[in-house]
Amino acid sequence: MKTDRIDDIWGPRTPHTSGSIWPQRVDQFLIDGVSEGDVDAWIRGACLLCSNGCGLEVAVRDGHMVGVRGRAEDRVNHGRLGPKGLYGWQGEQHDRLTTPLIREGDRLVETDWETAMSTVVKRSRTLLERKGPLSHAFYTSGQLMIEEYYTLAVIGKAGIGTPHMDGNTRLCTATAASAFQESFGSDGQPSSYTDIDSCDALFLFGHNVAETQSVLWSRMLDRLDAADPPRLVCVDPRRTKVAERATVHLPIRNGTNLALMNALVHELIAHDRVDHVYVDAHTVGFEEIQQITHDTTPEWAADICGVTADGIRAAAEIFGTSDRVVSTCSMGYYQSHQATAASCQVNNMHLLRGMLGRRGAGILQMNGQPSAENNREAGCGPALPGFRNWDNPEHARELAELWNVDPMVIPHWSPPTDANTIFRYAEQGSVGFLWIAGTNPAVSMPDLGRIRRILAGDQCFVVVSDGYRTETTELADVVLPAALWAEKTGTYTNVDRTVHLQEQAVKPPGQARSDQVIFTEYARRLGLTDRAGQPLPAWESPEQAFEAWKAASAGRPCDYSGLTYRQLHDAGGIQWPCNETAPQGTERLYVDGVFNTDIEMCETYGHNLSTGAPVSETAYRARRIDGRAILKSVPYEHAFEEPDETYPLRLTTGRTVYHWHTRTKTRRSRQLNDAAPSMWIELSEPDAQRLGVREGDIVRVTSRRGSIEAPARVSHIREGVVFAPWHYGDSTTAANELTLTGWDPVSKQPELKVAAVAVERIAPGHGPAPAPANTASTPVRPPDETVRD
Ligand SMILES: Nc1nc2c(c(=O)[nH]1)N[C@H]1C(S)=C(S)[C@@H](COP(=O)(O)OP(=O)(O)OC[C@H]3O[C@@H](n4cnc5c(=O)[nH]c(N)nc54)[C@H](O)[C@@H]3O)O[C@H]1N2
Ligand SMILES: Nc1nc2c(c(=O)[nH]1)N[C@H]1C(S)=C(S)[C@@H](COP(=O)(O)OP(=O)(O)OC[C@H]3O[C@@H](n4cnc5c(=O)[nH]c(N)nc54)[C@H](O)[C@@H]3O)O[C@H]1N2
Ligand code: SF4
Ligand SMILES: [Mo]
Repeated sequence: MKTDRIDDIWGPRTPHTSGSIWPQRVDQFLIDGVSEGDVDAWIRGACLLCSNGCGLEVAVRDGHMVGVRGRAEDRVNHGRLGPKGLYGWQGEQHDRLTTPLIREGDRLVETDWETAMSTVVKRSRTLLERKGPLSHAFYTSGQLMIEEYYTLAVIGKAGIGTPHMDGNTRLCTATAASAFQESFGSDGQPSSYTDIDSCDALFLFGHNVAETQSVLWSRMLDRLDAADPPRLVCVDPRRTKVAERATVHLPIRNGTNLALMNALVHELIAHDRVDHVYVDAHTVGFEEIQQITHDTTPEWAADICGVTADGIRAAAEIFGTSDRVVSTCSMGYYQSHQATAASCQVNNMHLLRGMLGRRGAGILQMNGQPSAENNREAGCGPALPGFRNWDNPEHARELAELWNVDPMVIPHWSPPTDANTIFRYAEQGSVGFLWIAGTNPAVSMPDLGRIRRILAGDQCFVVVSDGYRTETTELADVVLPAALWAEKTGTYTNVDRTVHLQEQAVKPPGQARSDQVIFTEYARRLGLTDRAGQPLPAWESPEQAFEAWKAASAGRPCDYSGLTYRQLHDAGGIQWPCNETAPQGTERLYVDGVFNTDIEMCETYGHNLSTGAPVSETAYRARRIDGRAILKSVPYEHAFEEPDETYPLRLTTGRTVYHWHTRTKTRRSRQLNDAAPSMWIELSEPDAQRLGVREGDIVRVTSRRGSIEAPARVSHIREGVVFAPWHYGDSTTAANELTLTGWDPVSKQPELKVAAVAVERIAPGHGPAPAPANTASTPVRPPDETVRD
């Protein structure tokens, strides 16, 4: 049977009961005219179009990719692939950047590598000599390989010595990292996908898994369709496919997550659904959260969140009476003003019930991008490599020894700079050299008018490496053509710590080069060396970079020291930590209830969740946390921008199943593009009626920052809330024209899910909006009822 993941997004069901193994189902797609017999080679790797990291093989014929199939033996997907995995790779075969480009006035013109690199290095050297390392910033991605991140981390942190390095992971999973650090002492996903196979309840907090990790939803569906389904709770203002299957759906107002969480914790404590033995032995802070949630009753939260108190009680009851709960948290929680506090409350619920580190009971603070985890681990972004604490001189000394550099070169006098601040420095010009690799901020950052001004201005020289021309390359001074997935070899790690090796399947087009090659050449031309005069970084090939990264990670929570390319080739995905004591990898962390909060181990001493003020080493030490987890919360505060008379509706933004972010790949894949070709705006039926809007009518959405126009989809979204997919980056349709510059005080993750807007109808439409009808965007009425008169 031909696999179809456009109409049949999740594929046929293979139900299985609690504790049994998830059955295999292999999905395969070969382009028209190619059959299995025509394939020259199947090259091993994993899908790079979301954090799920499904194991797959790439079919190659005559030096070109001609298809993919899932790997049945891979622990992540047992053979399955979703729409993007099956069709998205085709986008790499169109419109690629094949030569470097350089700015001549208001145009970019083609040039050669020699000219491009010498221009970059000249600018870099001049600024370093004149202004020093703080003039330099690197803004990277959650989509490169470990080898590339670690190479750049060494260039930035040991060679140049700048703290201004961050990834778009700041927009994506910064809160996952912060919530882990605040609760458990360091980043690192505690649980495993296999927990889904034996849980008795599932809680999805602000996570549309059905569309964003579609194969993970297949895994959940196969439990939900079995004889002993887990109970399912969904917290999302939209009626997603998850919500449709939920035992309890809480369609809360966007921006009110912490109020709900404080009420859920209140309920657990009020009904004494607490594992006191676990709490006493393995946590600190119980009295603190008891006090903070003392008055946060379901009735109190119901008013704020706009759901019923009974609904909140029902959700708490499910959590309190289940033995094995798996919770996931994603962007609905992370891209908000009290993101870290709300996500920590999810950790707290598990700690209160002793539901961590055992089969079927666990937390998945989600990643979104395929290698977001690696940016966090390898030190290209918000931490020193290996989850090391910038505030612990011993950690900096270890790195200095490993790299053979003066510890004072390593920027550990302050926390690594977050992306919001990097862009502010670039705006002011104190950062005069900004290298952007593997991200498209001219579409993905909030308040795009401002971002365009920063990138286009003369105050900062902008280098962009990408596989395509994008909204961001058009504003750059130099553009470097990058090799993409399957055109290079490297590793990346998914949500549940599963490491995959992607082997090179085909050559990059034209003069495109891998990011590792590009970064290394930059370092060589700049003449970066260690104390002995040896080149920094000391390696050339991906495998050498991986070996170097293994040494940096050894003894840290994310220990890769036992992994080899060979082992990853043979076995497919393996979960870190993988070392001498755990040569096959590790399924769950914290099974013994000992956390990474020991003063020598921890990645941070923590923060006040309301203000972001850091906890000092002295205060942390005095608390004698010593390996216990930390229960902490703060009172709820309302979002920065609440609706008012001029902007009466609450905007939120997010994804659709068929597209990846700014669509550089997915819009160039015919099947995916046809399924969701252009922008739409979702409105609830009561709001649409009030505004005189019918399905497909053109509406204008306006915020204090800008406005966009698109056909309206009248969907099952919560009344008062407007949803805009942010994939369509043209300035007349990009959702981020509307969003605001604001962030969570601890994770510094931008508030991309809450802004006040006004909506008006500006023209009649021609038929239904171009939105999918088989997702959260399902119209309230079937298309034949929306036919126009
Ligand atoms: N198809 C597809 N899959 C992807 C991606 C993609 O672009 N396309 N991107 C990947 C990446 S990088 C990421 S980070 C993940 C993101 O994965 P998700 O977090 O699942 O994706 P989003 O659509 O951003 O947001 C999830 C849900 O949050 C809800 N929401 C909005 N505001 C609030 C709120 O205030 N509270 C609550 N409780 N819910 C709210 C939205 O209605 C939405 O359904 O997806 C990954 N997978
Ligand atoms: N309003 C709103 N805004 C959001 C979000 C939201 O939910 N709402 N979500 C946020 C989230 S979670 C994320 S993750 C960000 C994502 O935002 P972006 O990172 O800006 O989005 P992508 O389209 O994935 O951009 C990646 C770029 O890297 C290029 N690329 C791919 N592979 C490689 C490679 O190997 N090397 C190089 N050099 N380039 C490569 C691609 O062609 C593409 O241009 O957006 C954030 N922005
Ligand atoms: S779920 Fe994610 S990793 Fe798996 S096939 Fe789909 S896009 Fe790729
Ligand atoms: Mo993301």
